[in-house]
Amino acid sequence: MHKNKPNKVLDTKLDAVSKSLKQSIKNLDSYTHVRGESLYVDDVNIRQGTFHAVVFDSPKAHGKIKSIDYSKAEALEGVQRIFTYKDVPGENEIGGIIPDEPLFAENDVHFWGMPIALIVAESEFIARKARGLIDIEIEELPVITTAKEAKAKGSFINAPRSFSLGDTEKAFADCEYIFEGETFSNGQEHLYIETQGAYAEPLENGNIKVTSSTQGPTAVQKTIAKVLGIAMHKIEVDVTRLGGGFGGKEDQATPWAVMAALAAHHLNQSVKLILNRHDDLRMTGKRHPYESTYKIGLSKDLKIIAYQTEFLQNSGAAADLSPAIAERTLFHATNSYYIPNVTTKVLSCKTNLPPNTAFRGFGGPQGMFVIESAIAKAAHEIGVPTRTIQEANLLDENDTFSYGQIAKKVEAKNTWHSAKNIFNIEALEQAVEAFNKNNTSFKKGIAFMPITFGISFTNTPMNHARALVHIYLDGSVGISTAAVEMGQGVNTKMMQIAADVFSIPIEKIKIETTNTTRVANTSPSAASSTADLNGKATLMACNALVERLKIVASEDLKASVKDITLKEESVYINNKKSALTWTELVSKAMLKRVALTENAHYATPEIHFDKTKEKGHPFAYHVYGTAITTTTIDCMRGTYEFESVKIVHDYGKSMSEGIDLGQVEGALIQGIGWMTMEEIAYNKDGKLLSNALSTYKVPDIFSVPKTVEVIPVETEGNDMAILKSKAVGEPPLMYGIGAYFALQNAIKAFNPNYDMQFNAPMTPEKVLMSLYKKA
Ligand code: LUZ
Ligand code: MOS
Repeated sequence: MHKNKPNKVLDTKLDAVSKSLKQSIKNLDSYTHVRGESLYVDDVNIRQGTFHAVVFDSPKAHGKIKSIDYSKAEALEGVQRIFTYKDVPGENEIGGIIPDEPLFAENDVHFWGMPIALIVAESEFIARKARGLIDIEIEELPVITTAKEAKAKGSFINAPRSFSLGDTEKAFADCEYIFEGETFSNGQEHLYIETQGAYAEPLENGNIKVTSSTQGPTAVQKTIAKVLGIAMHKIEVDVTRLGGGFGGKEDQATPWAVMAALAAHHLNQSVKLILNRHDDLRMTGKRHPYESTYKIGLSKDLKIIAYQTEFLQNSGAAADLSPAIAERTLFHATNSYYIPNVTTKVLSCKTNLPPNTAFRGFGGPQGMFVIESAIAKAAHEIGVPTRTIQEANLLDENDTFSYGQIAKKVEAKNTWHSAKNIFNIEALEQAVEAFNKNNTSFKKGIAFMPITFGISFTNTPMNHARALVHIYLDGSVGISTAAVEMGQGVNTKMMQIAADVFSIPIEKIKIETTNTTRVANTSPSAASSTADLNGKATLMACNALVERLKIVASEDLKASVKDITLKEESVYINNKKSALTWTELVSKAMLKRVALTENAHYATPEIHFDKTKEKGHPFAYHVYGTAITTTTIDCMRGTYEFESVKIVHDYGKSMSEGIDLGQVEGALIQGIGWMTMEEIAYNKDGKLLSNALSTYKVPDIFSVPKTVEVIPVETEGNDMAILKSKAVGEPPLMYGIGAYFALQNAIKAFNPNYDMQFNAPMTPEKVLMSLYKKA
């Protein structure tokens, strides 16, 4: 799939692009992954007598609970106990940002799949069987499934947010062209391979240890303490790794861990709760669908002078992370473009769907889809290529974002023009044109997708992390951080940092599980920031240890501290190798009673944001890039494939080209899936129809682009990125938006009457109907 052959054009552009890939380190988890030895929650050795739990959830999307009869279920042999809200000793409340979400429904239900009770039995099989024996009577209430309906009924999560720059109203009066329209982007199922789950084990004195598949161990710990009404120090949360998260386990890993802990607390026995795929699909929230309206105004020379949007976010039945996600939609509403007059508004609409949640990009993709739609619409109406308008408005150095941050070290134009040159855009476009001229039943389309993505949690107080580093007597090293490994390779990066600072082989370093007892009060592994925040903390801790060790070495070798360096497991004086090895140095430090443990705290400097003004400097830096997507559609069937996605991406100075390339490819394809084939469907009653892998299609090896080419732009990186290696987790997902517009262009090539539709995903059915739609 991936191709990175040396490129002639590339070789002549060495100043813009790195010549060869940096020596790549493999993701250290790959060894145990391919051998099937990697440990997940379901692999934890369970205590003898462990109970298994299944969640009983609402079979209606909205209503009052008239009665529930648990008697038959309770009578089933092997059923231990059924827990409801009445068994909660503390607060029956799990809302993270807004306290609006009960752990278990009390008197009413707000979404289909809302947890009502936890059935604990000797086996999962028995618990599942018991679930079928519960009788519930619900008095149904009107169900809202779309954001528009919610808006019409005044059903909101919180107050709207709005960003503005310049004077949009006035600017529209000066525009040569003004276009208005509506867009829709659907939700997206995370489909982590490992479903949600937790294992809770009671310890002595009422303490509980919980193994959880969570991106946010502290959120789990805090919420268990709140629900049980006990102190946080009684709860230890441990995470080895996740089989994927994608944001779906930032907040929504919590309820299952809390339920398992609640049952363990009452029963004084270990309890395991792992959702099966159907339960997971039905009970958990997804990416937020957005219904949006836009108004875009351009000058005669195609400068976007004014832009106005209203985003309706379908938040689901409770806040979850919706307010933060809504905020990030506003931050990315103008994507890679400088627009001097902007007014954006977002309404978090309360509906009767499962609370929608974080998903790679966190509202950013939804915001970018709207501006790209507005530009495509303008281009279509004016009769110019979309890329002409895109190119005319790319962000420049010192431009102001609508939220007040001044753009610095901008690579929007660089990645755009590098992509045009390296991939020879004239030849690509001519080939598409020639193909379309010579073919009637197949058409090709091509589209550019620039991205600009802000790095940091938009909530400034969350931007911190800690690392705890032990050097053991034998010179081996153990590192604990707040980073959760979920396949993104963060553990490998942490190991690289320590190996680099200590100058010892990675075999001497171990990354420990993520554990709230070793590293406390952590932010979730999210916002693409995990390697930056935890890496910086690791770097600080390792550097502090090296400083200490250098003093020991200087005393031992009778040399000045400033002349000492650690290199390849030895001490060097003035770059000359001494006889003192790393291991001996560590032993000597121990004899001198020097501390071989360090704990470091990192908090991103400079960032700030004032919500009363909606202005500030929320991001440590931005990640930039440009993708060119080419598609071919079969005009008889409406099916399509993506020939190539050619990307120039700003990695900064990548620490690991292999891992980062994996992130770009994975995110791109996840983005293409969201835009083209993944179709979440609820019926009017709020029942999830796309409730299995037979009715919800994610990209497989046959639907990924035939070639994905990623060329790194060698930038000087950013000091706030770890070792100048820019965050890579989320930004490339938005390259996938290019797939939507490539399809639009291919449809236009077939059907001259086609009036562009901005209604994602662009499934083959929609493509087919568009091909034959009359104006
Ligand atoms: N999570 C979060 C995120 O809590 N705040 C953010 O800004 C964010 N951004 C991206 C992904 N997850
Ligand atoms: Mo996230 S969407 O958990 O970075």
